[in-house]
Amino acid sequence: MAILIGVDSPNADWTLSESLSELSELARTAGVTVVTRFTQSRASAHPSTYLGSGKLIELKELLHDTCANIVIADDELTPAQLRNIERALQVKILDRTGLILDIFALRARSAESQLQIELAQLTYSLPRLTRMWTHLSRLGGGVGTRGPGEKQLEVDKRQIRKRISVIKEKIDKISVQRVVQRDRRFQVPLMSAAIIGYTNAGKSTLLNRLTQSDVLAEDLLFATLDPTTRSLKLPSSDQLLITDTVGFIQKLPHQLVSSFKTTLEEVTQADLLLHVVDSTNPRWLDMVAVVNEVVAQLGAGSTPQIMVFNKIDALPEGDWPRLLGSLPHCHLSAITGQRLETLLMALDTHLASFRQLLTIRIPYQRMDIVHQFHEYGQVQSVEYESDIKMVVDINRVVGERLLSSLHHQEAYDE
Ligand SMILES: Nc1nc2c(ncn2[C@@H]2O[C@H](COP(=O)(O)OP(=O)(O)OP(=O)(O)O)[C@@H](O)[C@H]2O)c(=O)[nH]1
Ligand SMILES: [Mg+2]
Repeated sequence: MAILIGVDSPNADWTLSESLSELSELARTAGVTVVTRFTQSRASAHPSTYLGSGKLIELKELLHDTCANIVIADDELTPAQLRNIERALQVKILDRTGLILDIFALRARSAESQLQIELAQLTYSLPRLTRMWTHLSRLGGGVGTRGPGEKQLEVDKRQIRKRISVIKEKIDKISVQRVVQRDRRFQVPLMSAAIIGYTNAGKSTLLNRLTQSDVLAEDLLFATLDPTTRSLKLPSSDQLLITDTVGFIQKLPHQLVSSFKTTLEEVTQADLLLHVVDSTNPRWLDMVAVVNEVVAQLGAGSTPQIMVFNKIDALPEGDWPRLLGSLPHCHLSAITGQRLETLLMALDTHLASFRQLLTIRIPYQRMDIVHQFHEYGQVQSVEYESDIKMVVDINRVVGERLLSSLHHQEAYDE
């Protein structure tokens, strides 16, 4: 049973109560019951104890009265803050980052994401190891169980450092395999779109609806950790690859962003981003800002986006969110399929802007490439000269990918 604590500072982006509601959802997702919230208004968090000392005494009484055995702070605590509060309160302290890391650990399925999350957890916990410090996920039923004894700590730290370097090596090996896999995927030379958005926006539901897949979609935060890619055929019969990705959240732990770099590469590699928005959430505009911030951080800030306002089945049309700018967008319901065609049309329009007549020459020994041009484009004419000269109506990016698999001496644009 947990008490949530937070500092109400005037310069925060989100109001404290909204941020704490989200924290409460995170706690629920991790299987922790929240008994109450405890907040303090101050210009900024106290540098060494987060809350002021008088407030800590009040909190200690509250812990006693409510029998709560864990305190969760809405911000990432410094190692010193964590130690000091823990000493003052004598209960287990967790912060927003630790909680998110725990949820990721519970969700991780593939070997790769399990390693990535372990790396993020170890990096985070190294400076924070205390007598009571352990992750929820390792506690099983006994939340609040004591961690390793003081003497054990130094030994533990050494072991953790060793483990960190082992994991990094393993991740490096896996990411090499990933690049190989991605290269193999580029043998399907289609353009790719990554579904991005705030956690719980409906990304997996949308992928399932679009491609009749069965990716886990749940009313839980961070239901998806591992990317899933499917191909999608549009009404024009154009095709593209679509990847579902991990959701973002405000104050996303930076340890996660760096250890999930390879998974998040799906976002940086994509030709197009489908930015899914939960239209029913009154904070949708702030969530969009959070997502765009992470996207920029990943280096994909200039990738074109289509905004997908989801969950419109739950809102009267007059209340649908609207964008001020001219970004391509659509309103739909991933769960009912209502207005799904507006997204398909937006995708078709986007892809159509890449259509181009290409004149190419392919040597006779590369009939495989000739076949691929037939498969992915409309061949307008073929002439058999010293090599095969074709005029193809094709997506420019797809055409370039096909040509790049030839040596540049062997084929060239006219
Ligand atoms: N009413 C309504 N609910 C939806 C719609 N699409 C998704 N949901 C619900 O929203 C919740 C989250 O859906 P997911 O598809 O798991 O969301 P996600 O963005 O993949 O979430 P994470 O993987 O956790 O980041 C589920 O309970 C869905 O049933 C929709 O169009 N309308
Ligand atoms: Mg998902």
